[in-house]
Order: sequence, then structure tokens, then C-alpha cells
Amino acid sequence: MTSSNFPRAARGFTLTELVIVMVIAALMIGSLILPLGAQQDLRSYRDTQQDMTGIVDALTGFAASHLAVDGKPYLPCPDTDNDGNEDRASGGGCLSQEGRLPWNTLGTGREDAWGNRYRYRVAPAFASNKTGFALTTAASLRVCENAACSKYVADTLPAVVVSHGKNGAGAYNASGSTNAPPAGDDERANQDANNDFVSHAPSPGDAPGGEFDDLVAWISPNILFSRMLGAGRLP
Ligand SMILES: [Ca+2]
Ligand SMILES: [Ca+2]
Repeated sequence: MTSSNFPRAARGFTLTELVIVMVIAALMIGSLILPLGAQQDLRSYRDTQQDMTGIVDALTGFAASHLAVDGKPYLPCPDTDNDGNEDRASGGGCLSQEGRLPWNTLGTGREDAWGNRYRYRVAPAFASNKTGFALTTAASLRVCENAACSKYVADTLPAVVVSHGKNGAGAYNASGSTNAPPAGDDERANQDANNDFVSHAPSPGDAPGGEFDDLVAWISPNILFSRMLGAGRLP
């Protein structure tokens, strides 16, 4: 019996068929690897976002359970020396208006999914443990759509929390120092120690405001006031 008598399937692959199979396999492996990286990023963002929702709740809970000397509620101060505890001056105010989130004081997560500490800024009028805040207390922190702050997402905020995202640019790192600052204007707005922050969807380096992957959370003054009323902490 000659080879031509065998059915075609039994002859094995020709070189052309083998090449086609290898190309298909390479394409399949490639399409599996890319989504895995994207999936990990998505998971990290989701975990950090969840963590930050919990942090905002914990800040509100702190205010509901801590009374200043005048009997009114107050928010914790930032952690300035990387031990996780708030740092307060003897006069009752904060050593610094902006620093790391006092994760140990709050009993929340210490760092984001990329291993950097959360940044926290609080309005001084909301953070004194001598004079607490009232329903009339005003704050001036803002979260904007861009660094110029021509449009804002939220204003008159008592406190803002930032994760510097996957690139971690400008973040307080685990060793206690600060990462190199970001290149883009929008991310720079989240680490320049003033009252204005930026929050929008992630953008690449060639976007108008530069590369952006930060996550920003804040306390709405109205939600804070309503929780304090509900807890009987404010009249
Ligand atoms: Ca970032
Ligand atoms: Ca800023």
C-alpha cells in the first residue's frame, strides 16, 4: 500500500497547515495575556475604590464618635510622620493640613493596591479637637475636572482622599518618602498641597492634562452634617 492510499487525515500536517496552527496558537496566547494584565489593573482599581469608600465612611464614623472640647464633632488630622496616627498640635489643630491618611487612627487600609499611602487633606475648621464643626462651618476644598479648575465636580468639601494610582507619581511611599512628582498638570494638582484636586477618568500622556490615573474620594459636607444630625452629634 502506498502513502497515497491513506485517508488525508491520517497523513499528519503539511508545513503550511503547521504554520497556520502556530499562528492561530500565537494569536490566542497573545489575546489571553493582554486581558490578564488589564484584568489585574481593573481589580486593583476596584479594590482601591472600595477601600476609599470605606475610608470616607470611617472618617464620618470618626466624627460621630469624637467630640471636641466644645462638645462638637471633628475630623482627624493627617499623619505627617508615617506611623499611621494623626498628628495634632497642642493648640488642637493639625500639624499639617495635608499628609498621609491616618490609617491607624481610623482603623482602615494603610495603602492602595499599588503599595502607596493614601493622601489626605482636611479643612482646618473641621479638624480642631478644641473647637468642633457646626452646621454653619464652611470648607473650601474642591475637586475639579482639570488643573485650571474651570469646572468643578464638588466644592466646599471638608476632606479629600487621594490614591495616586498605578503610576504612583507624587505618592507617599511605604518607606516614608515621596515618589517623583507626576509629569501631567492634572496629576500634579493632586500633590501640590493646595485646596484644589482633580478627578476624571484615566487618560494617556498625550491628553491635554497629561497622564492621569489617580483616584479621588471626598466627604460631602451635606452627608457629613446629616450623619452628625442622625447620630445626635449636632443640633
Ligand atoms: Ca497617578
Ligand atoms: Ca492641588
